[in-house]
Amino acid sequence: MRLTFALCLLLLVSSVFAEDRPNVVLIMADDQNWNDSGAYGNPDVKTPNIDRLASEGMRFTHCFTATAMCAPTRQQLYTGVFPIRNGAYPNHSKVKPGTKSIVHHFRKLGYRVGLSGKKHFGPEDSFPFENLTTRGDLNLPKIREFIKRDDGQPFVLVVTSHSPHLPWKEGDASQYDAEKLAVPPYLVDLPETRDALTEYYAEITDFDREVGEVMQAVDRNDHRDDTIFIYTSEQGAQFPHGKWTCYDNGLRTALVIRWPGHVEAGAVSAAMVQYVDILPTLLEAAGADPTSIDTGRPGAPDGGTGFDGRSFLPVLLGGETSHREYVYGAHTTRGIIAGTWIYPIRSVRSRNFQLIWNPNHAEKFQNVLTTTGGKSYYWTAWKEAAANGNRKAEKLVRIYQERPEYEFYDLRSDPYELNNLANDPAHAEMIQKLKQELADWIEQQGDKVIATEDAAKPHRTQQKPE
Ligand SMILES: [Ca+2]
Repeated sequence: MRLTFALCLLLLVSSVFAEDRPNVVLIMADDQNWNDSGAYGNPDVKTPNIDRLASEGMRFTHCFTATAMCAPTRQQLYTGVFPIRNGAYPNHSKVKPGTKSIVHHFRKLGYRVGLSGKKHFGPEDSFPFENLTTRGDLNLPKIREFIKRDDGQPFVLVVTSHSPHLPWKEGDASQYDAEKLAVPPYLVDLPETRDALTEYYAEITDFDREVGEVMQAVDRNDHRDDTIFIYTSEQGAQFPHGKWTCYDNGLRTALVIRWPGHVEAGAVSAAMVQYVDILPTLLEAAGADPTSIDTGRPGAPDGGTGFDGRSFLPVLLGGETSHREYVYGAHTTRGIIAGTWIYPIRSVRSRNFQLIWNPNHAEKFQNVLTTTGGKSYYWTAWKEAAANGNRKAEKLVRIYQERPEYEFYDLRSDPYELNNLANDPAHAEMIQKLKQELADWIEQQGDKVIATEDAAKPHRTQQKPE
């Protein structure tokens, strides 16, 4: 009798405890512009599943990664620590030994933690996910099995697609009529650009199908209500002013979070949040105190070993409407394909303004996008148009490759950052304020800027090309 009572009590306690520990499913695109979905206002691209998720959860309009490249973006998301402090700041890089991740922190809370899809992290000790990947691809049967597995344990599942990363070959580009597309202002309206957009949008629509498949696996296995379901777009696409830059279009990312009964359906938040804030938020949602967690790295904002990020759970639950006053960016060009040898970029953004610092601005900025005959074939067409008197093409090609030391943009009037106001005396005070904010962040991160860029090589997992 006493044993039965004890057992009942145990079951009751564990069920209450399980209720307190939601599952987490995070699905991430690869190089999708933050606003290239229906939910984020793109008038052409078809994303019915992302749109439905946004109608069921909270859509963040001001979420940012600190780096517009795959490996640093993912590792800051998984560690809650900015790239230079965690060590994974060049592309194809790994964190410093001993750095802990989402896997360690959630396992400590009793979770199983799996990943299916693109990895781009290292060393394995820092990211010991249960591997649901086959040859680097999403494995939907394994994803379904992981979600279905009934072992009384809550779970974290990270699903990382390869779409819409170049080459743009997934999906059906013929569903988009190139001539009818709206070409955004940061692109040159040429037939080659329109063709590229049809292929890019087809990959986004195919990624959206993957979002739908994973949502369905969660919902059909009765996990809709006990799961925090997240979609994020990673970073800017492989267009100028996107990936490999610190422009808004490079660093800004879509973030939609559904958590029935906790997060208001169809809510929109303009709070400024960064990727490093997401892990502390999820840990707090799971009942942990994120301010007491050891990331394995020294140099936190308070001088300890904690996160760079802070939980925005109060925003998610609807009690708060703001989070950060500033968001930061750091780009390392060294080591990327066809990249300039040394070209660090640092940035800071408030709600209305962005300051970008190019310490080695005398060099020409280049990467695979600017190579002639490369995968970004539209770039060759832009250069030809520039040489033939197309003034917009001339400007966009020039400002992408030839940059001043400082750039300053008023995002209210210039959301695509095409009009540099760094020398406008009307903004001198704000520029000075942002320079100071950026200098403080650089110091906290232990960032030596040019020397840090020069020391990129040992941080890389892939030593070619260089
Ligand atoms: Ca990427």
